Amino acid sequence: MTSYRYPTPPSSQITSKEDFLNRRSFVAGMAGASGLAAAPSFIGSSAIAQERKAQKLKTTSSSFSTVEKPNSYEDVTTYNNFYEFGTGKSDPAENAHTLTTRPWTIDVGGMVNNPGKLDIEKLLTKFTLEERIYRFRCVEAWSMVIPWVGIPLADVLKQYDVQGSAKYVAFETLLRPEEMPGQSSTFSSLPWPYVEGLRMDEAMHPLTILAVGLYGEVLPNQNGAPVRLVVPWKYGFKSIKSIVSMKLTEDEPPTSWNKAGPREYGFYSNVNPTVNHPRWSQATERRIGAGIFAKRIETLMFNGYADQVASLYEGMDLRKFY
Ligand SMILES: Nc1nc2c(c(=O)[nH]1)N[C@H]1C(S)=C(S)[C@@H](COP(=O)(O)O)O[C@H]1N2
Ligand SMILES: [Mo]
Repeated sequence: MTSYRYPTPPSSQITSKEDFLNRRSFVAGMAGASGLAAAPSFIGSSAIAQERKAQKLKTTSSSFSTVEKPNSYEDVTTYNNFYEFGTGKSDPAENAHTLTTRPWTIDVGGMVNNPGKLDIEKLLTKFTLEERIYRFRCVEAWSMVIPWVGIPLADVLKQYDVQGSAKYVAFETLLRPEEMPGQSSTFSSLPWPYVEGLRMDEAMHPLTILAVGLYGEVLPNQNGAPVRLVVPWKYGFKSIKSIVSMKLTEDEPPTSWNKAGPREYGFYSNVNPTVNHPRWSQATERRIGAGIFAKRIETLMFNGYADQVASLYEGMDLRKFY
């Protein structure tokens, strides 16, 4: 029997980031005092500084950006979910450096007239890269504001001439256990490879982007390098990382969290404060970086993007299609 590890309710993780940061400066201090280097498995602030020297991207601004203050680069790159590198929030920042992100192509196939391989270099140079500052709401009831660099998914799919009868897009993450330790962990946390899906109108919506960067630079590995999906009105787990395949399909594609816990995670996964997770409330959220004494924020329908996306779900019972 496979045993899956579910995300834990918010109360159990309130101090995890603070602990992580304290542990970091503690270890850095120790290294300085003893003259030894910090343990190699451990990402110190020098590693973050290195990331900051990453390739700069030329971006244009977007009218879709929120005016809320973005989280710090450190928040966005050290508090992550990327189970291929461990189930803890600091695991991706510590472990994802093992991932090779070049060469990298996405297979685009299924119900398209013009299937092909999309090279990451083409994605970075042949498309307009927009800065999109989006709210990001995780199912575990925390949130951030993230300045992504992305390309509307619709612009990319257009190149492949999607057939009229296609109804969904199925996405797949890289399967490479040699570089992704979580994929060979004895405690199987999720079925691999990680998969996700969108209905066609969701995929073609102008808010849906393929993100190739954040804070004006190429994506750090822990955030899903070199290319990941971002769907700002859905829980974070819909935003699949390190994508290697996009397939147009007639049938609703499987999704990893739904396979792991069908009672807890549906296909749609729209942010909806009136539909609680079976084990915790979705009414409020904790903004990362706001401090442990900050007031929780009320979660907004569709994560605040209702004006743009509510019409996609008209006539659907969102308690049934959660
Ligand atoms: N391949 C893959 N994609 C993934 C995940 C994952 O474990 N593997 N976690 C998801 C979850 S649960 C969340 S909240 C977001 C987190 O994105 P971030 O770390 O960039 O904030 O990535 C999503 N995409
Ligand atoms: Mo998540």
